[in-house]
Amino acid sequence: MRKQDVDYSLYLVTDSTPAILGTKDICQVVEAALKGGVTCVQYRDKKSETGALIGTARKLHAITKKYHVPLLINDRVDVAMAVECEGVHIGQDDMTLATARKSLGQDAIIGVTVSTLEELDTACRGGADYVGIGTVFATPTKDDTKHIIGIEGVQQMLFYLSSSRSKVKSVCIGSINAANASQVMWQSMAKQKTLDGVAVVSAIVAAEDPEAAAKDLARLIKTPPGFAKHVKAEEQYRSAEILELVPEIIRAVHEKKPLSHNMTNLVVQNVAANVALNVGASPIMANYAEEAKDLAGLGGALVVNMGTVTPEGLENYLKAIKAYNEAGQPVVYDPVGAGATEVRRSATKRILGAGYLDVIKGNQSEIVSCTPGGARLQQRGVDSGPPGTDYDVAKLSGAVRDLATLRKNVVVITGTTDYVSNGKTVYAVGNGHEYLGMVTGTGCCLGTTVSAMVAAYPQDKLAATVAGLLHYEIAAELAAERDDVRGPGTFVPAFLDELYHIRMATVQGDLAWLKRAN
Ligand code: 3NM
Ligand code: MG
Repeated sequence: MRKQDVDYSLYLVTDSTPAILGTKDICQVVEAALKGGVTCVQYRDKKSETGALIGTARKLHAITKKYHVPLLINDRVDVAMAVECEGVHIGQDDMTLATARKSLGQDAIIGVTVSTLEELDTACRGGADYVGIGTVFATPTKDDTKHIIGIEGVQQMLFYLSSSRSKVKSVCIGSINAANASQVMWQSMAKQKTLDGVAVVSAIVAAEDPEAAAKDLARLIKTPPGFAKHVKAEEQYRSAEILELVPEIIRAVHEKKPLSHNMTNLVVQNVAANVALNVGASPIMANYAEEAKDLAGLGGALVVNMGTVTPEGLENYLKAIKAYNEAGQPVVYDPVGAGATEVRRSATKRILGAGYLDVIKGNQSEIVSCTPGGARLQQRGVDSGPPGTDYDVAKLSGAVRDLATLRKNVVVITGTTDYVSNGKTVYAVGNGHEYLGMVTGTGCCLGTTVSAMVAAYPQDKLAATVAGLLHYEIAAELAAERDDVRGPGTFVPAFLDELYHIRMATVQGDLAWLKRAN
């Protein structure tokens, strides 16, 4: 077997502790896992004496050879040499890569654990064959994990491997299992660069039936997750093409009357429900996540608005996002005040790590807080940007595009001009009225509007989001210009009227309102 040809897609790391292995026999577990489809095996045993290690490694090697799968030994170059297996895996606290290479030679496979970009860089330059990126999610299996890096951390590593045109292979590790394998593989992709596989311990070793568990995982890592089915990150648009789709999208909402499931803050419940009704959706304000599975089955979209986040609320958001992801239904995330407090920063991080968010919508500082580098920015209230920042147009459109590229979704920055991107095209919308900023909840209700659009028109979420923005902001202009509107107070009911009128006009083929799009 040439080491360039090794398949890392389902990488099994063994564990001999009773808590994970139970009373099973390690060799039987490995053989069952190989039958199920494991493509690479690492023998990891931190406790046994050298003699026992060599004895077990020999037996394992006889088994892996039957399946033409490489056997690597964790840490112990001496054991690998004694049994003449295919290589080793070394951690950051183990023997150096250079020393291992010197002992084992060029043909041996040497993998290195990395959890930071510096470690990755060192491993690549040092001639590692593959890297084990971790720890993705907190795991009880390894008691000395240093960094929990999440899917975004994995993605940053893949960005690095992609930009440096590295040939080093990669797997990720840390609580990967059947529930998240497909999501991790798919969502960590950066610039077309994907992980070569996932590494698991307990998902196979602790399973009652390791063969079935391996079989399941082998299938899942090759299957895109349900929520990926409508993602078209590669789409490139001209403005005119999106505008042509707007009436069709508004009509789709009118005809399908999609559910808009809002997990939103205390301030906007009522007005958000009214906005949903008037753009043609069917609102439900349901903050209890146990309902999410049933609601996700009704074909609508979820809005997670963290305007009044609480510990219990956060757990509900995470569960609901999972339910919608599993059902393949869209999620709109509104990171209200994301940079304002430590609680919100950490809630944002957990929500971003919880699953796929089809649309992220926020003001400048909220969106910046969702970017990997933006977490430390201090934001003042929920309605203001961080002090001393002067975002220019290039920066804003760059920020939406970068975040959308990273997350393979649609990102909206609202402001005097709104910027919307799917990672390729950045679309600017200049509509709206200052009254929208003078009453509470209007930003949040835009999230509700967008949820209706993406639920009714999931095949093109960029166009659906733009349609939502135009419907919403042109309604605000029309309302503000009415003779009976004298300020923010009279504006709100007029705004609901105009949302309704735009929908009905569009359904009847009257598109005069859309001429205001700019
Ligand atoms: N290395 P499970 S995490 C062996 O982050 C190991 O480097 C890790 O076990 C790292 O799949 C880990 O049961 C244990 O969560 C992974
Ligand atoms: Mg180690």
